[in-house]
Amino acid sequence: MKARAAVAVEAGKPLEIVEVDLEGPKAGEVLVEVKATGICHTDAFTLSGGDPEGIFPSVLGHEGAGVVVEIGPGVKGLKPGDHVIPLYTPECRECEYCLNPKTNLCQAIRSTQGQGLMPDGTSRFSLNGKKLFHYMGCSTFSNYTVMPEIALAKIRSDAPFDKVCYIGCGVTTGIGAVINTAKVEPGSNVVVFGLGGIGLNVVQGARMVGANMIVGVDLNPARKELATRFGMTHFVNPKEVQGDLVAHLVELTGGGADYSFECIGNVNTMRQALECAHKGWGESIIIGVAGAGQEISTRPFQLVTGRSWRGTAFGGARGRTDVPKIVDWYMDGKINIDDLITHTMPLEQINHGFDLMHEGKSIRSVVVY
Ligand code: NAD
Ligand code: DAO
Ligand code: ZN
Ligand code: ZN
Repeated sequence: MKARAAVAVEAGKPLEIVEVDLEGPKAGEVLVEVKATGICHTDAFTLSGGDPEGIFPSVLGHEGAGVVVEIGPGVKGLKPGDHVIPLYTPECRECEYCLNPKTNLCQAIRSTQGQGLMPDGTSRFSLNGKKLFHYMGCSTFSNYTVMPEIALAKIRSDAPFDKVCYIGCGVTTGIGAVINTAKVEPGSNVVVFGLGGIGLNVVQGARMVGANMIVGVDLNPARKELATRFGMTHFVNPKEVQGDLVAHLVELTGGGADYSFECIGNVNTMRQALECAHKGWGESIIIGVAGAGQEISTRPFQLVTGRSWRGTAFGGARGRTDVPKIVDWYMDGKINIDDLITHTMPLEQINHGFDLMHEGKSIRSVVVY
């Protein structure tokens, strides 16, 4: 069949909106009509060429929502008409990782997904007879995509696609980092580095669990008003701090953060986040994805004296189990997604969505098909 897609032809070039060919679902696969997709910083990172796993030409996008159109042989848990959210972290419920409660990193299709291919080692997308690669197993910058069944969360049918698509990455990553990874306790003092599409969801998660101080750190002063609405209690602009930022944050929090979160992808702010954590027990969670080849550093004494450095992917969430619950939270008014979706646009304007992100003018742009 034909699909309309934004193709990443090569690193550093704008996406090209073209008609592509899409093969139907094979065994264990599902054809999904994508109704909406968010544009995440990680798509921009891959398009920039900074992602070591980036493969071109490809169909990017990993934050979608849509409807099942057709199922391949052996698919048992989904049927045409079901509403779904694609999962870049699948949940097979059978692999060694899925059976270990300490991780959400299902490895069932990891190697082929990393190569931009379906589990059988081939691609469903092509353009003029030439293979196009899948991206993060999702490729939601296409109005139709093919996904493995284990990488689709079935959701309720009354949830609006143009809002709940954000649960496919940003919402779950931010809130999940607080709830699943850090397990922030009520009354904790929290510091959040970066108040963008991820950091604002960390702020929202910290408020949900009853954190005491929620300190937001961002160079963009425009982020203060929105973050305050989401639960931030104190805003720190590093450009306005006299002296050392870490010392300032330690003093502000009365000894350091119980939990800090890095939501930027900058190895310098990762170090600051670790070092502003409380001596003896502070935990720092890395969410941001740093550029290829970059390394983090600190003095080991920071860890010897009780701080922990950790990381999280997709907020530690098990997608098929947790994503439908987060959709319910949204539908029940427990979390706010609407105010974070600052722009919606047709696929033809997707490059403008990337521009808005780079200019710091959007939190989330959503493409509606
Ligand atoms: P974003 O661009 O929306 O937000 C980043 C924020 O950081 C912006 O508000 C910006 O002003 C601020 N900032 C930049 N440099 C700063 C500095 N030096 N000090 C203080 N603030 C600074 O990005 P996003 O969509 O929120 O994504 C954040 C990071 O999370 C990215 O690296 C992305 O790739 C990553 N990510 C990780 C996961 C995961 O599962 N671990 C999932 C999604 C995204
Ligand atoms: O299992 O080895 C693995 C890799 C899992 C990839 C998880 C990616 C999470 C961070 C990337 C940002 C997502 C938008
Ligand atoms: Zn993302
Ligand atoms: Zn698994």
